[in-house]
Amino acid sequence: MRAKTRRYRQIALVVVAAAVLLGVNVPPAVNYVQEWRHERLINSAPYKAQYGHWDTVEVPPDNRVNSIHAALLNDGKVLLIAGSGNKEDMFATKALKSMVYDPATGSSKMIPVPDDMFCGGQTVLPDGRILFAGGTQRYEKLDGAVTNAAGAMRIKNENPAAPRFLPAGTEFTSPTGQKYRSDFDATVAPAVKTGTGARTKVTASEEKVFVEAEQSGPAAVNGNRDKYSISGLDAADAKNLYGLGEPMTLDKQDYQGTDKAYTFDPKTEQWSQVPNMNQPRWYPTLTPLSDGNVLTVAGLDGVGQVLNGQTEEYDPRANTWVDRPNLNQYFPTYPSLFETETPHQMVYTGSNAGYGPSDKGRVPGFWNIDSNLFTPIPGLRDPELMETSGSAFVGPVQDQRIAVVGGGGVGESPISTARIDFLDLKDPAPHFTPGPNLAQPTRYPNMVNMPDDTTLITNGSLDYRGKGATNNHLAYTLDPTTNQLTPMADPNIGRDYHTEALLLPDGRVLVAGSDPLFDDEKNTIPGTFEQRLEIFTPPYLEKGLPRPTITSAPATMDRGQTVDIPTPDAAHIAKARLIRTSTATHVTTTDMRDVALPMQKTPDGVSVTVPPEPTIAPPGPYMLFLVDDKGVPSEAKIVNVP
Ligand SMILES: [Cu+2]
Repeated sequence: MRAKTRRYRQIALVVVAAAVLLGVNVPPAVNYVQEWRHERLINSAPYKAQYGHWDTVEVPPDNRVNSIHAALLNDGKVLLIAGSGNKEDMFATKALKSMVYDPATGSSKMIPVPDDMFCGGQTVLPDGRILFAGGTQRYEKLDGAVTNAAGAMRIKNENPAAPRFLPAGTEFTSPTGQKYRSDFDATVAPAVKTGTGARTKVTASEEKVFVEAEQSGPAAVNGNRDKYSISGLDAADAKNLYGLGEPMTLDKQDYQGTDKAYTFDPKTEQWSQVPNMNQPRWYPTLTPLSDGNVLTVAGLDGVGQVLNGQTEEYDPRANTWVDRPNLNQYFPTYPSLFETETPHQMVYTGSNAGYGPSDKGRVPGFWNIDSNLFTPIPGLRDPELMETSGSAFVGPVQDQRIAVVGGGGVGESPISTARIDFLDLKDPAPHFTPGPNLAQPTRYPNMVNMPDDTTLITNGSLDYRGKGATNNHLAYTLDPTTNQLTPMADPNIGRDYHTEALLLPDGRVLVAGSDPLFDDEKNTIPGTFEQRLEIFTPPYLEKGLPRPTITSAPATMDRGQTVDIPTPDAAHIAKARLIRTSTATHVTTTDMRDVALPMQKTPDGVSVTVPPEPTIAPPGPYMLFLVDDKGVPSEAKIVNVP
């Protein structure tokens, strides 16, 4: 069902009146005339100049993917990642997908995926490669589908001499003789030995693995945290190696994460494996830091439990994962985290998506990733409605203003909010302040920093995963100088869960994905994953105005450096911006930012200065835009800030 906007409704009223006067059968005539009038309206030049225009993009059938993750590459192409794409049959047959789409030519190309990247985390590395970490080891099993009792087994190794490898299928026996087998391989590190002589202390190491009862039915249900013996060990080994079982139940089993990590190189258009993370993660957040590392937090672990604050960083120079054991802040899955202008001072806006109890890790705050100190931020409206909300810096990142948009109750709650709140990080006592409301409560809003400093907010749904056919078909721009929303043209395609939006170097916005639970209002027909893309052309490109051009730009622009940018349009250039090429998944975009460049006119163009602070312009690829005095941006040149 199309949600009707104000404009749409006005047209409908006029058409109904006309049809009544003509004495025709109203409903079919209304539909037909209404659609025709609507099409004519949205394609008219004055309408497009005011509201912009959406174009649906269909790629060839063989190249269609369930877009779960999206990334803008430093060659201007878009990488869409499905993995198994929330389809268990694709997971079973290893039909794992990713696709590169070129918005300049409309061409697309399938890229083989080595592992199930479905619902991992991603970001852009300083050298332009995409880092992808985590994904799906095992699909969820809903309540009715669980036949064999199962749960987490903590394998303990008390032997400091050697690690132990236990292949999938290893048998564990409970004190009452019930037998369970592990689902996956597990390697348990050697125990840790400290002190010497009589003061020697051995601390057992531990590895968690998911086990399932060999026999179906309730007999293997065990609520006790018992010690389990491992089959096939000799007596000495059995003393050192054993299992500590968590409750074995017939309850719903959550998705399980992988510790695998990969990079995608835009030059070769191939995936390469990098070292495994320290933790398996499903629904993690990856946030690029000013020092070039990637902060990695949260997720479901290898047995489907929410990680309890385990934090690590990917260091791209050393190609290693660095454990950060002192950083144990608990977050729900896909938390929205950004580095502030103070190095290593992160801000958690409270936005998140997916999993975690309602009373833990939900409070927004500053998180210092040197000291682990967490300082709550007050004033957020609807603080219990932050799941599936969006968060982003709005306007130039130097202003340090964040908007929190929409969201809903924890889990499958039908409640959602239209709230937009602002957070001014430069305030001496930062707190949220009320902003404008969206036209309706919205989960899964996509947010995109635009070259004219506005933020496009688009799509989403009223109810959880679009239930009740509640995709909203709405778009707005948020102006950070007036704090006002301006309605944009309605997207043709409704999008709820698993949707992404990215600014393109040509100044348009590409939107992908959507994964409704159901396709109908009554929630009876299973949902179809939306594989069409849609591209939004903003009003600034529809006014018929000439576009400023950038004659050339250097491949790299150092922080603090002043660079000459030749352009024939220097007289009309009002501002210069660097917008970082970004990624998106699950309403989580942590790497997007709009950097204002101080600018001066030169005889041949403009000269721009890159801010010196790495927290303002962290290393990585950026789109360099020149924007004229009518708000029309150039096409971007992609430059690298080393
Ligand atoms: Cu997901």
